[in-house]
Amino acid sequence: MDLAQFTRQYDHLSTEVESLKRAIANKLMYQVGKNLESAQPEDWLHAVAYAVRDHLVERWMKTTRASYAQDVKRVYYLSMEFLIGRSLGNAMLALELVGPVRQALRELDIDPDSLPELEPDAALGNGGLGRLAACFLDSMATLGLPGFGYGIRYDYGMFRQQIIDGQQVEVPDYWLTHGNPWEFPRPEIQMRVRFGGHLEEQGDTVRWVGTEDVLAMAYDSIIPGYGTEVTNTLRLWSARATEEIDLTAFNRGNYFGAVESKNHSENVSRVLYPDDSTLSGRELRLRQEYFFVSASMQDILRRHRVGHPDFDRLPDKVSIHLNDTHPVLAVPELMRLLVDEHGLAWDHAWALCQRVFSYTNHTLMHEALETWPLDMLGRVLPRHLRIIFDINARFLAELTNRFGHDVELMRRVSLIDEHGERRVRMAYLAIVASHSINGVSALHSALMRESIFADFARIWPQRFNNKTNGVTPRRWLAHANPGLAALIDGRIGPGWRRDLDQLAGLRSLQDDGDFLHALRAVKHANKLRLAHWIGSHLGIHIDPAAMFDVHVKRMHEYKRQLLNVLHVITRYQRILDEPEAAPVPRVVIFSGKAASAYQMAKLVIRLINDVAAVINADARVGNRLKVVFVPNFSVSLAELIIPAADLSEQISTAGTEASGTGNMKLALNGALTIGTLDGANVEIREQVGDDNIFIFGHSAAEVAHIRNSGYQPRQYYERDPQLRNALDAIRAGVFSPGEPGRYQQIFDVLVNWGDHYQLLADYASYVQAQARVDAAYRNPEDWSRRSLLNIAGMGAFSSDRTIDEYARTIWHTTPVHLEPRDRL
Ligand code: 26V
Repeated sequence: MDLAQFTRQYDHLSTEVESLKRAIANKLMYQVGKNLESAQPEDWLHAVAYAVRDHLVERWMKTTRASYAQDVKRVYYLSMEFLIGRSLGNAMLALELVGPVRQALRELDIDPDSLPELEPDAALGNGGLGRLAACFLDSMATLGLPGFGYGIRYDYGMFRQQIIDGQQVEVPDYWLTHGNPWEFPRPEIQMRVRFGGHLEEQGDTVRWVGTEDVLAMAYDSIIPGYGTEVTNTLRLWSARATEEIDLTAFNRGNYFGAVESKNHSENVSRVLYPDDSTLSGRELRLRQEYFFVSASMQDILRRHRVGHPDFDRLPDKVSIHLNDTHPVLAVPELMRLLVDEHGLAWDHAWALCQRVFSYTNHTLMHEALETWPLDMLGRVLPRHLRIIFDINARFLAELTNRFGHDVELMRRVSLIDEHGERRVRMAYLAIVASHSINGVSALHSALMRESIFADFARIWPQRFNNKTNGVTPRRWLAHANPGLAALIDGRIGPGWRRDLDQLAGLRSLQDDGDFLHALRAVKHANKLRLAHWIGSHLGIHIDPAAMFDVHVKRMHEYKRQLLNVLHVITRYQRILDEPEAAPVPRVVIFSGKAASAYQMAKLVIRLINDVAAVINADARVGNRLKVVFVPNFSVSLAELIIPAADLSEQISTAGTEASGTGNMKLALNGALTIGTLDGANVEIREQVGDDNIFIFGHSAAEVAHIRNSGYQPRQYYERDPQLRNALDAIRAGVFSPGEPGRYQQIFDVLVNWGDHYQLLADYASYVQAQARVDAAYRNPEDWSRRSLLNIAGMGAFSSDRTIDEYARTIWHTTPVHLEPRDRL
């Protein structure tokens, strides 16, 4: 049977499944260009993606039409990173097509489980910050807010992590090999972005000339809202050379030279910087930041001008949110566009700016705070450096007016750090230009005001506020954990997907034995699924009856994966010391990437793998303890691991993790948290109650006190035999018998070099908390009850709640209304 016959036989059928089958077959033939015989699995995936996408396009256009017609205020979310993951499952969910598509695929003899697995993740982000941006896009659409994401369409996303001989090896992530059915290239939308050159001054006017230009071409993806027809846009920019080839060079026969400059320009959007721990201060990164910001600002002003004669109402119609400081060049760029290109007076332009911009800080870590050397900024963006100087001069003058001539204060808050190599402090620029500055959890926002931004919080207290992070319940519960979603639906209905507070309704089931039993069954099935995956991909056999103890996030010293390893070693040593004992069997699962240049984080990965190899091969241990490092942590792996977790490790040094969002995803999926009073853990405890979370360790205030009063980690080492045994085993090479000195540095960092993140100070308390965890797990009924109370308490951590707060108190935006005639 050929495809035409095949398609025809469904012509008369009109059910949803039948029409999907027909659409998929059509897409396979006319869009992918394959027939049934020659189609590869990727071709089917694309055919399905196109068929599903079609359902979104109409809604998308209606939303765009309605937003123009209503002249709504738009929110532009500027972010260097959007960690979207896969799109198919999420789109099907939004369209309520999961069941019908699966059925259609089955009837087409395609395995509905294996197909979605073929979709590469859009891994255009490092970790928390980028994934938060993706959750926010989902929530903006779901709440009907006219929100646009703006970012970079990297050719290469976050590197793929391989583990070879226990060590991380980075492999480039070219995610576009098979094309991306979710994006719409917009070759008609190209913005010229200028770099370099110099300034020419004529009287009061400054001209920026002699630049080297790059074009930014738009690619749009659809962001579906859930349970609404509102559908938003993520617009990512890709660099294009202004000239295809250098004709002079070409004509001289220098063919390679002719395309060289094209390559150079297009490198701007080539690759995501995979380091979220330190600022390497590389010029290419600065160019990336300006590239996407300039294109976005031009696009925003162009759109505004469609319906408005001038910029006077810009702040009524436009909010621009800065996701960390990475897009903060949007500030001098908007000033440049308004003053240089559109002829506004400086003061007028600046007043508009301050009403338009808002800024979120995501880290207190000093080494991650962005500053750019003046000479680099002056070379790459001379006009912007001049504008930053002008902003600074006016700001310092205003300060003098208010507080008198306080030289020390001026030195502290100046946008220019004059120590050593002079640098621009990007966070300060964001603060000076924004009407709102927020942190991402209550604790983080308080610390932000008290520490890094203390002076500014005194100058402009009303600008500072908190917006505790959240996660989208669509991807992180409905999509990732369909078993749990169905169980919840059966008791409280499906409304929690758009109103996560409804989960509180589950609390009344805490003594319902049948429900708790069903909850355990769902968890068990998810653990089985993960155990199968680990067995077939990593060759490690784990027992789904064991407690799954999960520590998944970027590898970073402050997140203290190493503290977890110390506990694992202690458990191992206890098993060897007491061969007859029957501890609660555990599988300790780690996953996470280390920045390529972060040597210590990579060493910890290696240690985990070495420890895993020794413990897993030790017949004396049996099923009582297994350790697994899952390579290449990603959004899609998170969707597999998180629903299978019993225990969630959130053990950062108090005062270091701004919020955490994995903590929310894990609790939402019924894991109990063992954690410090850090980031959003504090608020999770408030929601689930002290009895349903295992808190340990020093508080942020205590951590600061210990640090300031001469912390002596060696004393902990010497006084605690359990701790000493674990550290000695690492140092002696128990886990690296072929190279006993391999982990000397880890020992030194902890014992001899100050243990900056205070692992040793928290170790005893951590091990005690783990004992409480074991005791609780021995009572399955009670554990499930606590698990239920975690799920029930997660309403507050929906990103819908977060976005609603941003919309009401920062952006002052309201939902777009789809009039009946705009409806489907
Ligand atoms: C930082 C840097 C610093 C230098 C240049 C490259 C680069 C790229 C990314 C980052 C991001 C670090 C900030 C970050 O991801 N923070 C995380 O944000 C989450 C969402 O708010 C929050 O839950 C995490 O606690 C926080 O670590």
